[in-house]
Amino acid sequence: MTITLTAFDRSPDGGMGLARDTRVRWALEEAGLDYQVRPVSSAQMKEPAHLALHPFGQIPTYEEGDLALFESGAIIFHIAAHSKSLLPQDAKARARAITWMFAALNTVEPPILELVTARFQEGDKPWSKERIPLIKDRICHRADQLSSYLGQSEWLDGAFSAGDLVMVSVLLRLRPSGILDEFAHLAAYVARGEERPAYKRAFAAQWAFNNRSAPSKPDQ
Ligand code: GTB
Repeated sequence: MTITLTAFDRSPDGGMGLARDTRVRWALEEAGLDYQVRPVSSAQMKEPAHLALHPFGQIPTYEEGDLALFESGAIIFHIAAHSKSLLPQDAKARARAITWMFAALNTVEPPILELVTARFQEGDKPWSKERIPLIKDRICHRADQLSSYLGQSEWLDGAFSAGDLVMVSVLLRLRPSGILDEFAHLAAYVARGEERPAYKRAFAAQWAFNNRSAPSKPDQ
């Protein structure tokens, strides 16, 4: 059955892999599933056809036959639940891997998103200079805790899982701030994720998609 994702028509990051379709592409590559991508412009995201797939008017969405999903975490969970390569078969190990997916999305990612908002959408506000260091402290606190837990382990809980896929994807958003490089264990962990062939294929695919040439104009 054909799998179709939506992604930014052109990601604002120019293909650096930070938009959330990349993590879904990565999960599909790890699971060995083919997919196609439908580009959506910012305006189209707010139109009824897209809102029928995503009530908040965002990307990514996922369509597979008559199943339509939104929220990258839920999409990755769906892919992982049907793949032997992303979630362990053992029930307890599986529950722990799912726990790490939630930890990445609910505990580690929120302050990282706050920083993105504070810098890029609220950077001109008079209180911004005081707020940003507070957010950075919250991020560093979480990063420090995660780094202590991880130590020099390869992955969070034994073999690579969807928990690592989501955690690495979340931590990647820290790189532009320079904070990731302050935590050597986490920087090495993210680098291991980026070295995975499935990640490389996903990154290359989104890069090519975001840097494709514009369709040529018809002859006048
Ligand atoms: N919780 C949802 C999920 O995990 O799927 C969040 C989805 C979301 O934030 N989607 C963003 C979106 O559609 C794109 S990924 N935004 C348009 C809108 O809300 O109107 C977030 C994102 C955007 C841009 C960059 N970037 O340029 O670096 C990185 C990440």
